[in-house]
Parts: sequence; C-alpha cells; structure tokens
Amino acid sequence: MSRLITIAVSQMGPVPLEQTRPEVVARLIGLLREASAQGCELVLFPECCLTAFFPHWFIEDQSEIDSFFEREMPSPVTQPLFDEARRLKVGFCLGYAEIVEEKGVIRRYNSSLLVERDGRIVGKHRKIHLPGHKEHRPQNPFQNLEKRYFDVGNLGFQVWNAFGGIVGMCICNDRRWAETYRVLGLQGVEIVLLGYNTPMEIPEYPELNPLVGFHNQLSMQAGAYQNGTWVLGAAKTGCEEGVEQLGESCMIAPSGEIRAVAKTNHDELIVHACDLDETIPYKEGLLNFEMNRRVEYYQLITQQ
Ligand code: ING
Repeated sequence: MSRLITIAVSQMGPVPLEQTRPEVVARLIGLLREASAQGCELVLFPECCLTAFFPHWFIEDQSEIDSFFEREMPSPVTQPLFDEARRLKVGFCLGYAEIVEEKGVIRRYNSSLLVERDGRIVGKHRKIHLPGHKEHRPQNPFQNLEKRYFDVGNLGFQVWNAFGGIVGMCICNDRRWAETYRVLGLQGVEIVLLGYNTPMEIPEYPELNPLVGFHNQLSMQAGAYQNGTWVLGAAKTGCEEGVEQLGESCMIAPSGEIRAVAKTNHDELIVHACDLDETIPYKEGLLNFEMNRRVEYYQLITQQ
C-alpha cells in the first residue's frame, strides 16, 4: 500500500530590494507552472518569499519596515498566484510577513500559509522561535532583527488533514528545536513543510560557519526520523543584498534519508513522489509513542 503525493520544493534565489511584488509573484507562478508540468500537487516556497529578508538590515522607520508586510493574503497583488494554483489544481505553502490587528493591537508575524489544490487556505503558522537580536549590532556584517520586527507566533504548532495526509508547518529557526517536530509528531504529522533564510555566516560564532549546512540537514533529518515524518525545507538562497544564504533545499524521508537536495544557489525545483506510508514502520513500530515513549519515567525517580 502506498499513499503517494508528488511534491516540489521550490528553492528561490535572492529577492532583490528593487524586485516588485508583482515581479516576485510572476516568478512564483513560473515555478508553480513548472512544478505542475512535472505532475506536482503541492509546491513549497521559502520563508518570507515575497521580499528580501529584511531582518538582515536595521530599519528605523516603521512604515518602511511595514512595506515588507502583507496586510491581507491573498491581496490583489498575490491573488494571481492563488488563481493560477487553483486553475492548475496545485496546492502550495507560502512564507510571508503578516501584519494584522488582534484585539485592537497591531501584530506582526513571520507566517506561512497552507493552500489546498482547490484554492482553500487550510492552515496558517506563525514562527515561534525568533532568532537573532532586538538591538542594532552595527559591528556585524548584517543583522538578524526578527525579535525587533516580529511578534512571537501565537498559533502553536498545528496539523491539518490535507493532500491525503496529516500536514504541519514550521518556519526556519523553528526547525532547530526538537520540540517543534515532537509537538507536530504527537499530532500524527506525516509531512512537515518549512522554508528558511539562513545566512552562511554566524557573526557571533564564526567558528560555526563551516557547520551551517551540516546543522541545517542534521536538524531536519533528526526531526524526520524521531517523529516518523517527511520534512521538506525550501531555501531562499544566493547573495541577497550582500548576505550569502544557504541553499541545499531538501526532501527528507521518515527514515531520515535525504531523498532530494538542491544543487544550485538560485531558483530550483526539486521534486519527489513522497509515499506517506513510509511513516508506518516508525509511527507504528520503532518509534511508536504509545508503545515505547515513557514520559512519566523521564523524571529522575528519587523518592523510591
Ligand atoms: N535564520 C537562521 C536559521 O535559523 C540562524 C538563523 C542561522 C540561527 C544559523 C542559527 C544558526 O536558519 C532564520 N531566519 O531563522
């Protein structure tokens, strides 16, 4: 028995500051069409795929910061992507900067949407693990000001019945935390979709620079295997406004094996027919939470 779903991870090269939203949307539609032509039913785009990754710069003016956000999704500018996806019967996962008013307060999130093949928005995630720093660090070659520009996501880690399976999302730094996958795993997730903008350099810890690619794959492979789920990661890569970003978008099976990995540092589709039944030996067998996980024994039993 197999439950196959052909998926494209759509890696993107840089989105330069001067590239307009309509130009980026046209780029996404091109990638979507290419994926559809290869028989894909789902396309995964990177984190904040509509704009340059603006947390890499210190911006003082709030209206300039807000120019990177979407006030509605779809909006008139992004609607063509939703329309074309529905016409082609292809679903997609899209990372974007979300601005919203909640209980009278303006909130700003690093978000992603899950859109089914009929065009329905079935799920939303808001990035919980915001890396980097709140203050401007002029001594660094670039910034990571996600703590300054975004609020912590308030939707937890959820799963949705979609694409014939159980689908979850996370975003970039979320993928480095074991809890992300375990919270999704405890909900039976079979495919984790994530995008990332990951600089090749870690200004505070340059000794770790040679490990950026290794830690990227390690985090996702471990999450996949330890929770018996597919993990798919889409990079925004290349040199974006002076910041060199990791590519190596990949498709990782529940075994932890890397089934496909991007080879370039620009727009590139990697495609794989993911069999959701590959989760079974792990979920029902080797890593069966019910049978083998013993949370109640994890505390040191000292009072015996
Ligand atoms: N970027 C990076 C990421 O988590 C980072 C930040 C890089 C953290 C390298 C640790 C090491 O991939 C985002 N946008 O979260």
